[in-house]
Amino acid sequence: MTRNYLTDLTACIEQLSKNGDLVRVTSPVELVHELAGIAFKFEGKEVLLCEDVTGHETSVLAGLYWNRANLARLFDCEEAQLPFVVADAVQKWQTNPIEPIVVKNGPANEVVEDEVDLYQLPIPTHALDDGGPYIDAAIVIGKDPDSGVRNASIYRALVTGKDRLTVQLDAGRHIRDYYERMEARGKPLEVTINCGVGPAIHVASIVPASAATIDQDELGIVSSFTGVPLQLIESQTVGVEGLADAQFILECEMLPEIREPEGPFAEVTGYYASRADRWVVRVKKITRRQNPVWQTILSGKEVFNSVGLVGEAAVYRLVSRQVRDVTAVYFSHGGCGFYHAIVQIKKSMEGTAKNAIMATFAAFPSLKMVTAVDDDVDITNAEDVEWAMATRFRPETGLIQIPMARGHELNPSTDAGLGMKIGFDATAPFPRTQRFERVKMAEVDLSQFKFER
Ligand SMILES: Cc1cc2nc3c(=O)[nH]c(=O)nc-3n(C[C@H](O)[C@H](O)[C@H](O)COP(=O)(O)O)c2cc1C
Ligand SMILES: [Mn+2]
Repeated sequence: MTRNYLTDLTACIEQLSKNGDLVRVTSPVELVHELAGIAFKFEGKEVLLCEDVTGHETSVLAGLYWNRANLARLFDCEEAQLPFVVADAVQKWQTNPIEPIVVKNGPANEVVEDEVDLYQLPIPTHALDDGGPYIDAAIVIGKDPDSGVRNASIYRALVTGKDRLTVQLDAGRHIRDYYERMEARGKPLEVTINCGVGPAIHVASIVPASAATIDQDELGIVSSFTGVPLQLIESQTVGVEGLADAQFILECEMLPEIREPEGPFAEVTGYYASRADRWVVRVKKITRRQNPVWQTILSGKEVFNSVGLVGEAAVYRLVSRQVRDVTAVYFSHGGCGFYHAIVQIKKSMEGTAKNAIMATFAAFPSLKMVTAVDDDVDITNAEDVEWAMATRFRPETGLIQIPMARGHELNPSTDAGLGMKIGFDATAPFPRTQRFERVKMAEVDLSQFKFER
């Protein structure tokens, strides 16, 4: 079942084109604001490949994740099945892992740049008030300083010099944990920043810490999708491997004791993350493919979908084990794919919706809201969820409030992450009475009827 377009972005672009899901932008496009402006008009539609970026030879891809139908065609499943496909992959990895293998060479080191100069890379500046060009879709790989276990995740990185970046590491991130242990020894943490990857690698890297704990190398999840070991390549200047299939690899070290300004950045919240002193990365070496593509992710639907899909998959897997009535989970776009989980339940007894709400909060600490609905509600449809709220939710018994709990520091309705979490039980009482039976119409086949307009 090797589908290399799940790991290799070049192959993925070919596959998107075959599927009819790619639009090539052939006019010249400016990297500063214009590229993101064009991408914004295509948000939720086809994936965009900007082939003529002013001042650069390399094309820039945007929008790989903003449409779940496109993604479902890549993963060869129905759109509604995507979170279950991801959940199954995580499960398979936990029970039957295939470890990555390390080789000497791969596409990602076909070319070794003589000089490190990040300004030679086509890194876009997205929103009007962003602090500069951001690497926003790259996979950061590091190793636990004590156990040696590898970690992969995504962090935004502002370009501040030819060989310098500042990054944002949220509290609780595994790389931050590694970094803090190295910093305490007065030493840098070595990492590789791997730019331009296929969707299986992206998905594996953002499986939350509740499902991919600090003692596990989440890169193994990639092999649940492909059936073959993921290939890594040795770096030349650091002791951490890079992804053989990446478009570019930056070999780097995160410097101890130093903090430099980072931000503003158009974040998943729909607001700008503030400018403040954050972690500094020095780039020691850049390797790349012969004909690379740069990948960028537009904040908005693209991030809602990618973090949302992986978040809901992980939550579904964890919560459905504890509360068997749970049938599906959706991280809504109105909730930024991060702050509001809709949990669907087929009630077998009274009270399980509340248990599901509590388990969901525990499974994904960034959540601020959880809404539980019955299985006759389409959890991906905000109107349908509102209908359940309007007709089934009882504030006097259905509301769960958890004050002063830890959430996500980027959410402006919290005090740096501290705030109230709120759960809504919008399920009908069990057993279901006639009063809560949803109206049903006959299933008809319209092709059997004639219509005139
Ligand atoms: C496009 C994108 C950008 C992200 N940017 C950041 C970021 O700047 N800082 C951060 O801490 N997490 C960011 N994340 C979330 C982490 O990558 C994600 O939670 C990951 O699972 C953390 O890995 P860990 O559990 O190994 O620490 C981003 C996720 C995506 C999809
Ligand atoms: Mn991790």
